[in-house]
Amino acid sequence: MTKPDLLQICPYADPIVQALEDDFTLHRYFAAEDKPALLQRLAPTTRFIATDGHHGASKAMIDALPKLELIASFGVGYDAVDVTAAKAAGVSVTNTPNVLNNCVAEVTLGLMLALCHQIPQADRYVRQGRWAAEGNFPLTDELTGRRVGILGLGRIGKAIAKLLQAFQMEVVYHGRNRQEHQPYPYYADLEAMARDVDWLIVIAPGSASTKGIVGRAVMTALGPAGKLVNVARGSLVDEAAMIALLEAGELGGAALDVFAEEPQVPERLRTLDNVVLLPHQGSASHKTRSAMGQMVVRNLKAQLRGEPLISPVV
Ligand code: A2R
Repeated sequence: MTKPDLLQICPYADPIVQALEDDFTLHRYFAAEDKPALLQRLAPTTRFIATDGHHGASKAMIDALPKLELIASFGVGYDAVDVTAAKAAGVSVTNTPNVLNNCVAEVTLGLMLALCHQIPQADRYVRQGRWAAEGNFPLTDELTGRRVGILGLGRIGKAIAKLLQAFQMEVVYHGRNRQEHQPYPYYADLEAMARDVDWLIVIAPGSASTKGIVGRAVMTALGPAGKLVNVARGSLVDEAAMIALLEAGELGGAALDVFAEEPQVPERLRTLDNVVLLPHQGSASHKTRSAMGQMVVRNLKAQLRGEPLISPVV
């Protein structure tokens, strides 16, 4: 029996590909020289798309596949999937929430520790032989007892808040809604929260409503001693304003896992000393990526068998 067609938008690790190949015939969109021709060829039969949060699925792609039933996206953020077009076409969308909460929380704490204790700089100081030549590294800040504002106290935000408790940090949060049964004080106004905290952690989804939500006014409110951590999406922060404020010393520091135009990171940002930069590593452990991959596969197989989806967003 022929296996149903699946349009694979982006490369996946081998075990995911193998698991998909058990039940589907994979068509590698990312490797196709003539992408419109591939879409046209697959239009009469293709019910499944597998993608990720970076590559997503466009309206043109959705409209080109009239038999499409499901877009299974790898990653919790699905802002690159045109959900409106999917909804209009009656196509389901799934993501991979929860299984990455702890990994992203660990990376967030790692970024914060690195920024406040200047761990990358101190490491370079030793490697360059400067400890012996120039003496001790300058004193640093520490996390213990500081106040942290979380923009987006969702699944990942709550996992981060838990780890911050171990550092006796005082947690407050901002979102569109106050959450009952949360022990942390709520700020309806992001700028007011930024004014009151030492650290601002950004962990809300990329969307039209969060685009540029951390603008110049919010970062100015965070101030010269304040530190910004972005582990969500580059689109939430006004990157140009952030760089200008960091250069002017009007924002104390930034620890960033995500950027506006990944994998491009502005040269001006890369030359600053009051930043720590990661190449979008939030969920990038073997364990977590494997769990995310399994979730993509389980969603696709559930749809194929007419069973309920594991993690539908639409
Ligand atoms: O606004 P609320 O009360 O629904 O809280 C959600 C918050 N959020 C926002 N906060 C302020 N302004 C907005 N326009 C806005 N939109 C959403 O973000 C909620 O507390 C949080 C999202 O939580 P979850 O849906 O549980 O997402 P999860 O799994 O924590 O992942 C967050 C994001 C992903 O979408 C990726 O972009 C990134 O982390 O890796």
